[in-house]
Amino acid sequence: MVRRVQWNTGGLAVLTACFTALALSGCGSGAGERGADRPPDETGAPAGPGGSRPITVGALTVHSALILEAAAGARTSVYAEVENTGAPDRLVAVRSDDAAAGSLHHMRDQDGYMLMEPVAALEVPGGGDLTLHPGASHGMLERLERPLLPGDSVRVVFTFASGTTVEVVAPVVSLLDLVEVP
Ligand SMILES: [Cu+2]
Repeated sequence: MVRRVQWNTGGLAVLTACFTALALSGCGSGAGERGADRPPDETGAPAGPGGSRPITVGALTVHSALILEAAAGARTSVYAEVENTGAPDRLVAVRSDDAAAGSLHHMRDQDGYMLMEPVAALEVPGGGDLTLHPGASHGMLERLERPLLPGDSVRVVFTFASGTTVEVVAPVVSLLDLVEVP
């Protein structure tokens, strides 16, 4: 059985916002071409849409990271859970060797439309968590070096203002895998 991702703030409103944002901004891009030039997966990451296993560095744990499938040269979204048992911190960068650049986005409601905007940092409350998920704040990988297809995995480094960096191996999932199945 394929285990579907369950976003605890899920539901139609979030998905509608996500798709609206995708349509408005091109954020996330289309699916890549499948087949011949697909590189072998050498990372040993767990396959499927369950997200990355927890990696803890100091007070910070990153888990359940997912990457949305995308074509080479396009950009795509990074979702994850960040838990912080220590002092307040900020996520300041998301990057990968598989992308030329990374950035952080949040969502802003403008006249009923959810728009994506780049932000310099996302707050991680002390003793709290930061959720990067569809329709809300998320990371972006820009100008992908290769097509990312469901079942692939991607090494992603999360960098925090405190200087902590956390590297996870995140599975690539299709848009449908992000949909909560009732
Ligand atoms: Cu975005």
